[in-house]
Amino acid sequence: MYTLYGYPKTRSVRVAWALEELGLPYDYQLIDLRQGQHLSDAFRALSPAAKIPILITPEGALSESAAIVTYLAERHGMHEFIPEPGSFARAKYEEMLVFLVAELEQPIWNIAKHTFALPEDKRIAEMRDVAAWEFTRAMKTFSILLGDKSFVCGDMFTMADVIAGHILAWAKGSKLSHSYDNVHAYTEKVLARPAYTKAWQGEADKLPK
Ligand SMILES: N[C@@H](CCC(=O)N[C@@H](CS)C(=O)NCC(=O)O)C(=O)O
Repeated sequence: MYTLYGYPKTRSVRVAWALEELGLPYDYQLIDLRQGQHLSDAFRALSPAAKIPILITPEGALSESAAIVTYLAERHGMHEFIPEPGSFARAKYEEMLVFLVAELEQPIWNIAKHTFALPEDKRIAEMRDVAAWEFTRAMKTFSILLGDKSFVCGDMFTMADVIAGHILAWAKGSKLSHSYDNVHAYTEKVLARPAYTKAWQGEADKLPK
């Protein structure tokens, strides 16, 4: 059985969402970021960057949410949640995944970093305007890439939609708006998936009462 190390309202929901989509049972270990549990030696042994999510697999620990959901789909959801390696469809999946984490996510992450995530003396208030501008630019590209497709890779829901869905939910939570109707409709559709609700609800339920 897999073990997911995570914390609610973080990128670990991506991995929980992927596990739920695939119908895989998993153990969930809460790493309380507020209490600095991610900085412990025990956790650093699994995650040298001291970051979540971490997935413990039969072969070892895996980090980076986009890599983890891709691994899970390859092992348990080939042709259903991910195109075949070596195919052009798979290349488009990789293209989308890299665009999502390198271009669409970064401005949102930068806003978070320069609002609360970085140590106070490393935050630059002006970065937030720059990041909002970058987000607008990346969102325009995303809207063009999505076009009138049902999902980011076409008719099939893939793990790239898990990453995209989480980024779009994060953008909404960060009050970053846009006016692309296709993106609004897509966001509503992917975030309505029962596996997403199970994932974030499951993480929230793990918080001490
Ligand atoms: N690129 C990594 C980012 C991981 C990451 O930054 N995780 C955050 C939570 S969303 C974290 O653990 N932050 C703790 C810290 O930076 O101290 C991924 O997608 O998995």
